[in-house]
Amino acid sequence: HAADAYRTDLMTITRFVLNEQSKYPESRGDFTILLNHIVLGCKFVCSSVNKAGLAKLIGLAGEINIQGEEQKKLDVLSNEVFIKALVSSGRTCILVSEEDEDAIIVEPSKRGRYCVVFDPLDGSSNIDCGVSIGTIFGIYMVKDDHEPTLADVLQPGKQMVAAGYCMYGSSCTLVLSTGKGVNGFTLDPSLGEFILTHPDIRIPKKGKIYSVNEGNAKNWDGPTAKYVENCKFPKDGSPSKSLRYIGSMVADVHRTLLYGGTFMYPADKKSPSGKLRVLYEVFPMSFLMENAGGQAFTGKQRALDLVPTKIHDRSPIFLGSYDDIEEIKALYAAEG
Ligand code: AHM
Ligand code: MG
Repeated sequence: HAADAYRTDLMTITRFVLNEQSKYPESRGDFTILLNHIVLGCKFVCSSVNKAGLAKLIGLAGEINIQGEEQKKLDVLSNEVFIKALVSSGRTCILVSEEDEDAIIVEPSKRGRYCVVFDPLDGSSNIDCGVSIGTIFGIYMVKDDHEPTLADVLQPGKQMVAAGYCMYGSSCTLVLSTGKGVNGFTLDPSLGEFILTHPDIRIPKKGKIYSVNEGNAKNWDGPTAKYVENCKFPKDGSPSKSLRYIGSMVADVHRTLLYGGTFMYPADKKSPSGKLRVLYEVFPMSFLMENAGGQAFTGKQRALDLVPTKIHDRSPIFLGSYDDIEEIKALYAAEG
């Protein structure tokens, strides 16, 4: 039917989340309001990232602009936009950003019940060559109206009420879980709306891809080295796996979620806790993986069981397809 060429019943992210929340009689729409502010931040960053190459060409980035002020770097700018959007939502009480050493305690008149941990622009070293980058976020909720403290965010990842990321790639895609499944939305630039394009994402049970910075191999521990060896030279007669590594966590995890396989940032001798940050990198991505039917493991335990002791703590991480992570867990168990 020609009439079917255009979808006329658009499921926007706001409509989708409102529908979901309406299943809870106690819901007051606060989460939807918070999410709308996060979405605004994502749209702003998307538009800035798209203009980044152009800005450079016409001499904006890293130089003095017309008012004589130095142009802000994109990661600094993104951080400011997210903080202002989150505070002005009136629904947050404490914010943790990768860009800020200390947590931000929201002033009493603007407080709400949500704590948001985020990396405003992850993979920013990739900006100058146009590779996909992203924003990662996790959301906790405090139970009562006590004075917010760090203890409210130094919680295991399984306590998160929602998590997601927005990828600024060939299209702008926001992937979200509120604890029951994972859904993906793509920004329609002409509407300025995120439209549901990837309903109920399930990660394949087993994958054909592994993703890791193999340049660190000489410093890996036994189980990591063995797993990667098995990917290349399988002992059970199965075909060898493909290696894909962008070096931008959002892009690498997004591909893993859609195509299956594993994404790893293991410990190594030089960085015994790996590289990635627990609160706003490891937890949100692990939350999404589990909600899509996959697993996330630190080399010692389920990633979402970790209890961070400092807001910028790091942890090794292995996440992806259920069966592939089982294999990694078995190798670590054998090690003892
Ligand atoms: P960043 O927060 O400084 O941007 O670093 C995080 C990024 C992740 O996106 C990516 O998974 C990882 O660093 C890649 O690290 P490496 O270059 O060591 O492989
Ligand atoms: Mg980061």
